[in-house]
Amino acid sequence: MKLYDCHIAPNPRRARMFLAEKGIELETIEIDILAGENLKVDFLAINSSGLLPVLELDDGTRIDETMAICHYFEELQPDPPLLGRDPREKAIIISRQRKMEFDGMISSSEVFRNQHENFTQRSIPGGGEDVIPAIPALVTRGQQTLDRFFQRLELYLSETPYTAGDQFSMVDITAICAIDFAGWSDILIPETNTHTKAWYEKISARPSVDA
Ligand SMILES: N[C@@H](CCC(=O)N[C@@H](CS)C(=O)NCC(=O)O)C(=O)O
Repeated sequence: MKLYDCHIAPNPRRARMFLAEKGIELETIEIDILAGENLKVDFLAINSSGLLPVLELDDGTRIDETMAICHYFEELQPDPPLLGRDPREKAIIISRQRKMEFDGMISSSEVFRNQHENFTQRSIPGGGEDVIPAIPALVTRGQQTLDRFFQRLELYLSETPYTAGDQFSMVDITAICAIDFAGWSDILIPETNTHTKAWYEKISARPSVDA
């Protein structure tokens, strides 16, 4: 098995953190997104969406989408459980995971890509070599959605020690990757969000954050 990876990119980081928490080591193949290696014909033959990460099984099957990869490994190796231990936890994790992904990861991407000089012609991740111009107004909209993301996170963490209850889960992984991605655009955890700041310190101490 091997993982097509990009060490600087937030979604591959989510997959690597998940694997590190499970203690699973995989061969990785680095694809340079900044140089546009993911948009070239060789990588498009591996994943036609041009996105990372991609898991390649020994039989040649390729699985894209971070959550699909995580579900695959959760089934193979349930311990430690990162996607819920019972029906109630599993449902909460799916619900919160989606919010952290849409309001956190995707908004951070929207803010970053629509103002960064490297992405003026690549404002949507992946695809091929088509030109997709940046839309500056999307920076403001992404910032507004990130405000909502930080409010929601603070609410979750005012109720439970982790983002989806009393146990570390995939939701914590997605949330910290989204926060660090927002930081690329100098958007930080609001000073008044004390629960989130304490949680951030706690999660940052886990070895998997550097995976
Ligand atoms: N929903 C996808 C998102 C994947 C994604 O957007 N990956 C980014 C890296 S974080 C990418 O491949 N970007 C390619 C590009 O910028 O052209 C997942 O979770 O795997």
